[in-house]
Amino acid sequence: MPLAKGAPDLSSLKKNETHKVHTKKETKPVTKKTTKTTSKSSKANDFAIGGTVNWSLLGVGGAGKKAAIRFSENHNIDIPITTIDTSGSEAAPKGVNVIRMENLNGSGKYRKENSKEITNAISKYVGENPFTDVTVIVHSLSGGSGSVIGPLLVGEILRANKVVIVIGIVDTDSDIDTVNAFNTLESFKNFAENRKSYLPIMMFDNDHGRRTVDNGIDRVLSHLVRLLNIPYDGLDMQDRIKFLKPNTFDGVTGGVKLINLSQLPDGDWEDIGLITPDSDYSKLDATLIISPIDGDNLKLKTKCKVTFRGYFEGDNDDDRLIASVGYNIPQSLIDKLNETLHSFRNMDDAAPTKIESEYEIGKTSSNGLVM
Ligand SMILES: Nc1nc2c(ncn2[C@@H]2O[C@H](COP(=O)(O)OP(=O)(O)OP(=O)(O)O)[C@@H](O)[C@H]2O)c(=O)[nH]1
Ligand SMILES: [Mg+2]
Repeated sequence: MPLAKGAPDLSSLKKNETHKVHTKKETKPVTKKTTKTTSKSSKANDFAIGGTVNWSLLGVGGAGKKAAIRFSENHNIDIPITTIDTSGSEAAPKGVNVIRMENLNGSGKYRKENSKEITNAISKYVGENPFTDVTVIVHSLSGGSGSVIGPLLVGEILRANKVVIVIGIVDTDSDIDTVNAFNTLESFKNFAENRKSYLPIMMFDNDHGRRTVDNGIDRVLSHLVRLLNIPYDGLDMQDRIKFLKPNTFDGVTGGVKLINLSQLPDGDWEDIGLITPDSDYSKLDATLIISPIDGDNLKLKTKCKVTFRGYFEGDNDDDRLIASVGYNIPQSLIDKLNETLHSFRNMDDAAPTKIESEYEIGKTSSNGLVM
């Protein structure tokens, strides 16, 4: 199989494989693994069983809320799951904390519509709910609510010096979808750069089809369970945290960086609707590899500041994970957003001032969001 566009060269992993690899379609969801430590692993006395990470899932806005509820229905994982939105009347599914902002009824894709009310509600939420060590936030970058709630939460989490991972969904159906995606990304950049923080982000493109994207989000959430929840030999809590904020190492800078998670050496990204890194990446900030003790002896050919490894014995390939961070927001995404705006706008109407966008499409407002 050819390397997926932008995939690090992991060919040595493939060569050294001694065990069967599930095909993408066979990938099983992670269920009920949180407390299980295999007896096989505990026999390996040269590695301590790794500490796991206290994390939570926040689904915000309509798309994020649905993704979080789907995850809670599909997986029996004991982590706090909360949804926050400006609309909806869904009954709370078991195990999900549903927050509906009072007196609001959606933002109709207009990010300024409820910005003040959302800012106040988020301050209140943050005051009452301490963040877990890692928070995973999922939402659309193109709507009017999740794209405001998400970045504001990111700002607060980074301010608390905790780790946040964003799973974003990009739409380019219309001018406003595209502008919202640009400005939401700019908002993330503002918050991450102002705090000199590291912000790992995964983005899905709804042009691959919503069902594909929804399944893809479920898949990467399963990978995150491996990254955060499951004990492995050789991997402790700080390894997992430092993988997610490698800017504590000299030479690694903060900012918004793509995170890639996969079970297959070739990556299993493109067919799940994930926006992949540009192929001209030159180095990674960090990798984290969880693999069988006697199977994989992977050496990354890509330059990388730090690699963490976890091991398990046997051939339970569902446990394998190849994770990496450090790619810039792909130029191919920026080009696509620009091309979409070209198709909706007359170029003469626009002021080409931004590096990322050919259009002046947003300004930083008092709450730190680019609107
Ligand atoms: N893949 C996927 N995309 C969705 C889903 N629901 C909504 N979207 C997309 O996300 C975009 C934004 O919609 P919402 O998430 O509802 O927006 P919001 O954050 O609630 O903001 P407002 O509705 O404007 O208040 C839409 O244009 C949809 O294309 C979903 O379940 N799956
Ligand atoms: Mg909505």
